[in-house]
Amino acid sequence: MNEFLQFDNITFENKKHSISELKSISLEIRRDIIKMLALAKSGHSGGPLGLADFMAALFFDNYMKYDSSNPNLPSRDRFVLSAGHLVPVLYSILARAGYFPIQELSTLRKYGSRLQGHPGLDTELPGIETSSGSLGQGISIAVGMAMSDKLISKNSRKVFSLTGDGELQEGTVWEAAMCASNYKLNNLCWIIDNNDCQIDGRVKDVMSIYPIDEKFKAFGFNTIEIDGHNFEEIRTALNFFEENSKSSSKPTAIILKTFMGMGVSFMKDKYQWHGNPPSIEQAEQALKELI
Ligand SMILES: Cc1ncc(C[n+]2csc(CCOP(=O)(O)OP(=O)(O)O)c2C)c(N)n1
Repeated sequence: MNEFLQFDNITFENKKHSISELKSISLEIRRDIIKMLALAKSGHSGGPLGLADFMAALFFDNYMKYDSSNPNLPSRDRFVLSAGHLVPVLYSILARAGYFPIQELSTLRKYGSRLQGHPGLDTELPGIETSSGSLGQGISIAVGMAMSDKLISKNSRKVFSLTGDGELQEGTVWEAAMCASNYKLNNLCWIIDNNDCQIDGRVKDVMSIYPIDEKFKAFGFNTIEIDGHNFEEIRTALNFFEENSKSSSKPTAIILKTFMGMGVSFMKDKYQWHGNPPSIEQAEQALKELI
């Protein structure tokens, strides 16, 4: 294996970090994504790179309750990646949180690997809460989890779930939204990755889903729109949800304005990187930028 595609063994704690520490963490995650995709020779590069900042804060800045040494801890908060194709960012996060060995990242999409191209319960990878990849399915499951916690178990767990913006074109997404507000699921934090890119074009050109915030407001959500690469704003949004989960009966929607391919100049804001891996040469170039 090329030396520059090897993974170091650093793990991160889930505690309050400084902004510069969070920036280092998200850089590490972006490097993982590039290495994993180059080694796999297939998969989605752009979306995962755009989410590295938000995901770093969600998992490593003390916003979610989890224990990687006890993945099924009953009182844990849950994260459901509804846009299952973005899973390289989640695999990196879970490995760096200590759920499984970091070196396993090199097996992405390989035959027999626990790290398949979409999250699957069948591979029994610790930290994966549900199978997803059929767009609209994960968020519907997440709403079900939040309903169960709120209405049946009556516990204080929170459910975080992330959808893409192209994913909002799925009808089932809006059934899930209706359900979340009907059942007053203030324990649900719905994150929308608004990079305005989807598989074959700009979201606004393929099938506009705008205005996203007004749609979610109309469906009965507390909403906040932020720069998904600004850690101060990410903290404001996660605190907004935390506060709402105590003082409001509505679910929360966080709309992240992001760039597909963020961090790598030749990938940034290009929908052509939705579902392509970098070549070895492109990976080497990308890794030179991610320092
Ligand atoms: C029900 C369903 N239809 C189609 C697909 C194929 N597909 C995978 S990702 C994608 C585009 C999603 O766009 P977006 O949510 O904006 O993700 P991004 O391009 O930002 O990664 C499509 C059409 C799918 N996974 N599930």
